Order: sequence, then C-alpha cells, then structure tokens
Amino acid sequence: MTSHWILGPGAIGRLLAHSLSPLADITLVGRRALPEQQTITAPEGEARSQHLNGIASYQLVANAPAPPAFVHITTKAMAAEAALESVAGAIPATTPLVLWQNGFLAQPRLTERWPGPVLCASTTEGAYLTGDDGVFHAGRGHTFVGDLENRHGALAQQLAHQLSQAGLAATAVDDIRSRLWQKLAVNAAINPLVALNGIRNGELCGAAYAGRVEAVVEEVAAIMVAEGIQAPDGGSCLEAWLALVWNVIEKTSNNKASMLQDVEGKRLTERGAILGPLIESGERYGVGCEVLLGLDGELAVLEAGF
Ligand code: KPL
Repeated sequence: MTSHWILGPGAIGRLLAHSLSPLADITLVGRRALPEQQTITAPEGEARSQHLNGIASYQLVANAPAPPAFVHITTKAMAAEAALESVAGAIPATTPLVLWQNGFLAQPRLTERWPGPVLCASTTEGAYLTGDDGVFHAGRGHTFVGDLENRHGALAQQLAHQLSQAGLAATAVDDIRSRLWQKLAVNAAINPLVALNGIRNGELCGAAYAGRVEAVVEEVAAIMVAEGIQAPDGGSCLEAWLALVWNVIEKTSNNKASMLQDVEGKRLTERGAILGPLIESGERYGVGCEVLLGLDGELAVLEAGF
C-alpha cells in the first residue's frame, strides 16, 4: 500500500485522509493528536466514520512510521514551511511533497528549497470542518496536479491516478503554474472584498461592490499580462478575466469565502499568499497595483486587531 502523510489536518487534509484511507496507508500529522475515530459527510448527506491514524508532529522523530511515498502539506499558505520543518528530520530529503495551498507563496519557496520532487495541487473540492472529529465534503470538484518545473510528470500522473481512484477526480497537468495564478486572480478579486465587508460572495454583484471588483480585476489582468498568464479560456484581455471572476462569483454566490471565515474566526488571512505575489509582480514589472495595495493594507489593519 502506498503511504501518505498529511500535514495539517484541516478540512482538505481530512478530506484527503478519508478518501485515500481505504486504498492507502494514511498518517495525519498535526500540532496535536486528533480523535482517531473521524467522520466524513458526503455532499449527498451520507455520513461515514472511520479510524484515521494520527500523530502529533513533536512525536514524529522518536516514533516515525516508515518513510512515506508522499507528504501532503494541507496547511494554510503561511504555515506550510513550518509544517515541513516539523517533519523534515523524520523523512528522507528525496520524499515527494504535494502542496495544496492557495496563492503562490509556498509553492515557489518550497520548490526551490526541497531537494526532492515538489508537486502542487490546485483543487476546487469544497470542504469544511464540523468539529474535532468531523468534516463535511460540501462540494465535489476537480484537482490538477503538476510541478512548477515540469520535471515530475510521471509522479504527478501516479498521484492523480490514486486521487481519482479514491473518488477525488484529478488530472496531471504540465501548466500548474498558470492554473495556480488563475486561481490566485479569482481569489484576489473575491476574498479581500468579502472579508473586509463581511458579505457572501454573491453580494459582490450589488452596486455597492461591483465597481471595486472591476477595479481589482483591472489591476490583476494587467499583472497577468506581465506574468504571461492567460485566462482559462485562452484570452488575456480584461474582459476574459472579468468574465471568469463574475462566473465564479455567480457559482459560489452563497459561499462564505475562506478569507471571510478566517476574519470571522480572528485568524490571520492568506493575504500574503494571494495579494503578496500580485503586488510583488506589479512592482517588479511597473504595473500599477494601488487597489491591491489598499486591500492588503486594510486587511493588515484588521488582522492587527486579532
Ligand atoms: O476559493 C474561494 C475561497 O473561498 O477561498 C472562492 C473562489 C472565493 C470561493 O469562495
């Protein structure tokens, strides 16, 4: 059986663990041990309980199970490097990593730093925690897997095959960098505005916010041109990015975006991983990013109060 360690037993981590568990040898690694009996509720409503092996990261070096075939890092973007550090002493430096973070912060840093293969996953699976022992698989999506330098296609295929067998539809791709930036563009247009205003995604269509969405997308579209990233439909003009963003807003109109959930829970947001790479790129290429800087500043003020 292929063995997978999953660092960060949040919603995506537990969804992965539950899905892979019947086919693979799973270990959930967190800062603290979770109840071993865990329940997942499927999008259709059916609940299933199973035993998931867990271990706290501080116990790993002394009690490490055999080295895994894959280490998945499913923490928030800003916690990914620390999560890897917490297990690095217990795994060979050739172990493949799989990064599930939003944005584009952890992916280039860990690709540069880790000697072994680093795969990145971009997923539209929806899940949220219902407690210490439960996760709700809110919506089925699709996961794309690849590495930033296109050197590990066979490994990406192997992982995509295993995820698909586990019921998480997945495809290995050779353009994961573009896919991560496309998702980042959408996240940048939606997440800060809904988090700052305490609204559901769909409310961005209203007159109070639509102009601000368009102002963000205008900057993002110009940065994407500088980065050489096309919209998923192949277009690179402002209209293509606007169409993408409005489409996601419509499809997720009732969602409480992840950044809003963080703000409501008084947790640090992923602004550094979502707005950070765009602002850095805008400044590097001399593309205006005043609106993005404004949102980042407003979020920083909000976070300072947590
Ligand atoms: O990915 C999302 C998130 O919440 O982080 C969006 C697309 C904004 C949907 O809510």
